[in-house]
Amino acid sequence: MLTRRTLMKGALVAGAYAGGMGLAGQLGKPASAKAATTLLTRRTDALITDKGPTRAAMTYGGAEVPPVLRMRRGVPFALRLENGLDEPTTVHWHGLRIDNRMDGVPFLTQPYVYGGDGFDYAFTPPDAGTFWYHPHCNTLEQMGRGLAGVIVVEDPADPVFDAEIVLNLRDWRLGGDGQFIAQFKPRDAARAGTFGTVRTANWRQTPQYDAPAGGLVRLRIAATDVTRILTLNVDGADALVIAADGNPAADRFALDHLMIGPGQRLDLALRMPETEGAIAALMDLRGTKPTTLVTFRATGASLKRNLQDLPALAANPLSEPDLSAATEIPFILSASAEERPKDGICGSLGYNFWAINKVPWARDEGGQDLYLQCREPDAAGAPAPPARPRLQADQLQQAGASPAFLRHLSHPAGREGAARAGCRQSRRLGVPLPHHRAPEDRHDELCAGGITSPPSCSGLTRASTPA
Ligand SMILES: [Cu+2]
Repeated sequence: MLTRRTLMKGALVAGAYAGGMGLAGQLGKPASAKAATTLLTRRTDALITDKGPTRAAMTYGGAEVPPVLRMRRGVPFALRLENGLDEPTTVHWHGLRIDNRMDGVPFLTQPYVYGGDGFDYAFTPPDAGTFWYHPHCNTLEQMGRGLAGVIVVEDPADPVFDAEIVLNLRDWRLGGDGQFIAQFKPRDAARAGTFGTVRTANWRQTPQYDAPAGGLVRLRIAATDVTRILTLNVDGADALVIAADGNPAADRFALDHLMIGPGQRLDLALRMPETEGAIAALMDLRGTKPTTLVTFRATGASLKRNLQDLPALAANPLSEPDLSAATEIPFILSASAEERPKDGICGSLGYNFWAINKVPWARDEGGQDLYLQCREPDAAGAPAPPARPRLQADQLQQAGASPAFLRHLSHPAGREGAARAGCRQSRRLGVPLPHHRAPEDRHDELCAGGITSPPSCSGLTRASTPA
């Protein structure tokens, strides 16, 4: 809930970061006038289990569950994000092929949207299909607490169904009391991931939806969980796969143990059972025990529809890549021996478990080097990490960063936001992470709560920030 206190704090923050708002406007100037739709991020209580409300979930919009955002292929869409959280966020439009400035990746395509601040997104979706939206900021926490919604891009030529049901499939990390527990365990993260404890569709455990008996239902499924892989089947009805990840299937096929992973979407044409009251079920058959995710109940007299009569979906205007002169680049994924905590901006777990071509993911530190460098060996005598080349303003400019973006990066508010997220991450992990992005005098204040400075960073030198 957006309390009065949050609102007031928001107003103060908005005032303090007025310069930041100006930058946001310059960086992400919408194509059209002010957006008619507003999407508010906020904390909320959510009725996920029978243990009473789960506190401090995060959602978009005024209802409990993030709204399904509807757009039309080829029609301009505009939306103003208002951040009612007490931490930075952004919106990434997963799967939409849109202007890079609108892609929602902080420090890469846009500045943070601070609490109390806003950002105008405007773009024209070129493809029809099922997509989803989520933050790209402190993502494990923000998505883990609920920030993930489904996008439907309609095509006026879409075949007519008797019903459409949108399913946002995700898990929650909740304890026996229905309240949040730690979002991940390093031991699990190094293996198949940290699984949720409560499974939901549209934030409900095994919800049931009514649809006309003998009718054709378009199921738009989005796997928005951060970890779980699903093996989908439908019991008690026939289902055809008509699109995957927002693109129509060239040849539709019957759903049969189809595996989808986090972020993937599946559009199914479901033919409801003939008899009123009959139940069909969407199942996950992965693992040792089948799970019923959603049930569908047939209502009324049969509409006698036939799956074979369903016209094809119109193809999206994707260009075919020409691979005749392609360069081959080996891409070997393996475990990493290096499990030292690493700082990460905006959502890293703080560990390197995996390597690409035998090299642990590097440069995960985001803009850290812009501000501070760790130069001295720690007290125990361990060698200091090799000095990384610090990106200079001119290098960033050469890489295409706008002057407004550079000014933003050098803004104290930017460092504070990053430091705050880093401190929360440290607390969650129970390990100290280097998080010295804030001005030194603010650092202790931000990290009050038991986080000590990282032992390997006894000496910090403030790097000069771009003017
Ligand atoms: Cu995504």
